[in-house]
Amino acid sequence: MPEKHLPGAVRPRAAGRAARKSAAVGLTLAALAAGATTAAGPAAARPQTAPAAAPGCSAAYRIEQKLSTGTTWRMCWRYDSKAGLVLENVSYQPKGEAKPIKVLNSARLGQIHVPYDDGKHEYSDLTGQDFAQELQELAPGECPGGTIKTVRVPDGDPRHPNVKGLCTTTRSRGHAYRMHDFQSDKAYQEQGKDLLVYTVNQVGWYEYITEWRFQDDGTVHMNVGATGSLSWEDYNAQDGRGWPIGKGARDYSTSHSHNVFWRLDFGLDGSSRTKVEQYDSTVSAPSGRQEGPTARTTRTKVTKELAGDYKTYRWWRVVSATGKNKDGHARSYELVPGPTTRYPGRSYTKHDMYVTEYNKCELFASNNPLCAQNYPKSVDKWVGGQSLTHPVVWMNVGFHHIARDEDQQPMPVHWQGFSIAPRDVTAMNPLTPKDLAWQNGHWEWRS
Ligand SMILES: [Cu+2]
Repeated sequence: MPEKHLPGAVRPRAAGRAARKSAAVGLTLAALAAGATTAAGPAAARPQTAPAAAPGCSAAYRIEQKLSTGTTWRMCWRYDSKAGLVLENVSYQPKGEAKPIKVLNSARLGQIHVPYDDGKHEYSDLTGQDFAQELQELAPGECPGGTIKTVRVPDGDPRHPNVKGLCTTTRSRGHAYRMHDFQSDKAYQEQGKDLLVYTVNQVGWYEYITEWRFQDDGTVHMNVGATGSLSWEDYNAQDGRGWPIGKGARDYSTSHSHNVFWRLDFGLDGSSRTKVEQYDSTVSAPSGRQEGPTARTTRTKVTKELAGDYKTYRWWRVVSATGKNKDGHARSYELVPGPTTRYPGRSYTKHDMYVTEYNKCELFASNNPLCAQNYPKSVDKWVGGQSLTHPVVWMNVGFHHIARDEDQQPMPVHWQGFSIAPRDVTAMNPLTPKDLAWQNGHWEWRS
């Protein structure tokens, strides 16, 4: 193993891929030098008749899915030379809404940072390891019931510029709700349906599944699943920083972290001028004649750029500046954290989330290659007290991977991610059955 890894060094990978690899690297560097950020579209033949609506992209770049429960999700996709899949102009239209409700201008990965516990390797998978170029071809069986779109991969292997690598499909997720109505003795229930959009990108020995899950109730889950193989190079951790995964106490796989960043640019109701709010609750023991403990929830308006940390009873939401639901409440999306292990080793991984004022060159949470040369390279440095008029949300979800025997072979997928959930986007549950539509607010039994 080399003594030193230069920044941007490319991870070794399986034999037989080396030639393709170096060709791709050369192209990437050339593109970088030219300051190019290539967006590429699908190579598939375009359909003869384009379906209606979904502005901003031609039919081949469009994803539009009406789920069987009545909700339609619409978006445009493109493929970035570093971030891979980018979703744009994402809107949600549950059955009771006459028009699509815009949610996001743009949603994409912002970095996958992988430091090894022994300090010998540290990778920036999106900006330094050709994550995007190594888009994997999907077999029909790994996109069950769906469609696999062809992606033109920028700066990829010139012999294979087009990869059948973007799956869109639907899946059932179990109960969306259940309610036994005493008055009618009727049980209402609905099985929820999701739109899934995903790619698989190989990085060294690993493969990352980048999955976007759009639920019929307006919730969106974004997750990265790591699979493939443990790194062959790193079976030598005799320094107490690994886990023995071969016979006896011999082959120690070096522990490491996967710190995944997402970048979300909200465009609620078609406006980028969203507001960010932080909520905290304090719980106090009962006092005086109170029967139980009390809780007080306070709102803090986030008006300037923020480096935020999770705390028990803390959450954030992004609020539309323009749109209200039919109850007259401002539409918003809540940021719902997933399990995370915050990595304290780098300035940009020290916080769970960041809110920065939009700047078109700020696209990767670390090693950002797209701003001017002397411009700071990581998201923490972009939090500089600027007032927010067009906030961009960065979420950092960390996973400390201590390998186990079960990790070979192949390695079972381990997931990390978070969600955004609608808060007052619709006046009621968007899946409310007709019979219950009158039960909004303080209702009484009908006689
Ligand atoms: Cu791992």
